[in-house]
This record gives sequence, C-alpha cells and structure tokens, in this order.
Amino acid sequence: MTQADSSSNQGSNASAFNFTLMSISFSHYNEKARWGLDYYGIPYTEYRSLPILHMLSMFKSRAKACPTSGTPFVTPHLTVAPANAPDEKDVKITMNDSTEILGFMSDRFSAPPNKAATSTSTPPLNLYSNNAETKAKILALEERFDTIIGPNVRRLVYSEILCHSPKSVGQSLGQHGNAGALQTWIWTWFFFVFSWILIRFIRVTPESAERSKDILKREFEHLSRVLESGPPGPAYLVGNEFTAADMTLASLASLLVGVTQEDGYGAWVPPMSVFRPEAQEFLKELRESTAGQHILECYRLHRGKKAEGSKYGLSFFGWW
Ligand SMILES: N[C@@H](CCC(=O)N[C@@H](CS)C(=O)NCC(=O)O)C(=O)O
Repeated sequence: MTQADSSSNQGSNASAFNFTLMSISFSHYNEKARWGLDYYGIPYTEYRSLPILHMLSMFKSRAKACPTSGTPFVTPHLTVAPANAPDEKDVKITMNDSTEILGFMSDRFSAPPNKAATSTSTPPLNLYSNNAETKAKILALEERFDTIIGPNVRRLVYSEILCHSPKSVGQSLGQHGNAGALQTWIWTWFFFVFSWILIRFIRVTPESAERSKDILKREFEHLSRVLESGPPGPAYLVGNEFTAADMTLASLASLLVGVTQEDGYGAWVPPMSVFRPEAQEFLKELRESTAGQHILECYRLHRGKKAEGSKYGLSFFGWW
C-alpha cells in the first residue's frame, strides 16, 4: 500500500483487502471512522447496529480486555482481512478506536486531492503531517476532542433525545435505515427499556447535561478564537490545511451544528428543527460561531460521499 496519486484507493492494493466496519450507525465516533474510510476512498462493508443491540452484533468481535473508553463491545470496529484469505484469523488486523483507524488509513493509503486548493500544484492532503512537531499538535487536538467533545456531545444529545423528545426523536433514531429490520422492530417496541438503560449508563441527569452544555460552549468559544487568530490563508486548526484535527472536531461536533445525512453524515440523524425551542437556540448559537461555521465548511469541502464500492451488510438472514 503506497502513497500513490489518486482520489480513490480502489486502484491501489486496498482492493487486496476486505474492510468491514461494525458500527453504531448514528454515533459520532463511528462517523469519524466512516469519514476516514470515505476520505481515503476505501470501499468497505458497514454492519450497522443500534445501541445496546450492538452487543449482540459485536459479540464475536468483542475485545479481550475493556478498552479505555467504552465496553469490550465498543464501536467503531474495523477488520482488515486479505481478500484472498478473508477468514484466516492470523492475518486479520482489527481496530476498535476511531483514532487508530484514521492513523491506519493515513499510514497506508494515498490522500485525496486537496479540494480547498486554489492551485492544481497544491499537494494532496494526508490527515497527519510528516513533520513530527505538526503531527504531535494534530494528535494532541484529536485526543482533546475525543475526550472532551465526544463524551459531552453524547450526553447532551442523549439528554435532549431520550429525556425531552423520546417519542418524536428517540424512537426515530432506530428507523430511517439506521439498522436492519429486526433491530428497528426491537428498538421501536422496547425503546423505553433501552432509553432507561442508556440514561443510567451514560449518567444523563439535568445537572450533567447542563455541565456538558457549559463545557461545549466554552470549547466552541476557545476554538473560534483559535481559528480567528490563525495564520493568513484558509482557516484550519493546524496550519492552513485540513487534518485529522479538523476531521475529528467536525465529526464529533456535527450533531451540535445541525449537520445531517444531506450534508454527508453517514447515517440518519435528527435535524435541528425537531428539538425543543431552547435546545434549538443553543445549537443555533454554536452553529453561528466561527467554530460552528468551520465544521459546516469541513463537511462541505472534505466530507464527500461514501467511498465507491462500499455497501451495507446485514446478518441473520438479512434481518439484522
Ligand atoms: N475512543 C473511542 C470511543 C468510541 C466510543 O465511545 N464508542 C461508542 C459509540 S458512541 C460505543 O460504541 N459505545 C458502546 C460500548 O462501549 O459498548 C473512539 O474514538 O473510537
């Protein structure tokens, strides 16, 4: 696998491998991994699950030890297997962390052309720089977003969906093609049980949701200042180029600024208009900030479509 000049890696030796992504379809960490695969033009098969039901989907692929965040069933989970020996355990590579997945893609595959470039001589954008100091900055930001933005967005969004609009929004998360028919059926009928478990597991309370809101507001203010005070030229978090830091921020915070499937999000997510007026007001404030506009711009310029040749997989006779 080399750094060739192509907008898609289908011609490179990516085709010598089968890529299988096990996901919780609407989750923002899964969106980050999906974006990484799509960005490098890697065709993959995505097996989508809904929260809690993902434990059944992931049972055979569960981690031996509990990862630092999440349970042994944590998603995104990517398997890379040689196309000519897809079932041979010893030669499979597996990853269950979005940062590890982006790093793997960037190390092995050629980056797409720079869509934000004004000149054709601008080189393609790999997600991590070859310069050690710049790479360290990108990784530090990625870690910050993974540990601060990711969990707080999850808590705030679940609080809105599960506590404030369970019937109108919560139940619909399991529909719109976010999983196979059997999962959709179970989610719809047992939604209030799942909701009860998730609220306890993620520790959603009015106080914790309020805390998450404050943290996210401060993060957006800080990031807006960083973007406004960057070097002249295209505004990105590190230098003037789109990197893994921008991709991580954009995917993990997309739900706060109203990004939907039409903007490129790889699953159905509720539009801002279905939330309570007070929640909409907060999201609108974030969307209008410099950081919010940056996220929308990253989607517009860099998200792109699903990598050509990708498909959805269904197990259990096509029902799961
Ligand atoms: N640091 C991990 C976090 C992933 C994560 O929190 N995944 C959630 C989805 S929102 C999950 O699968 N939770 C279910 C579980 O842990 O069983 C990453 O970046 O991939």
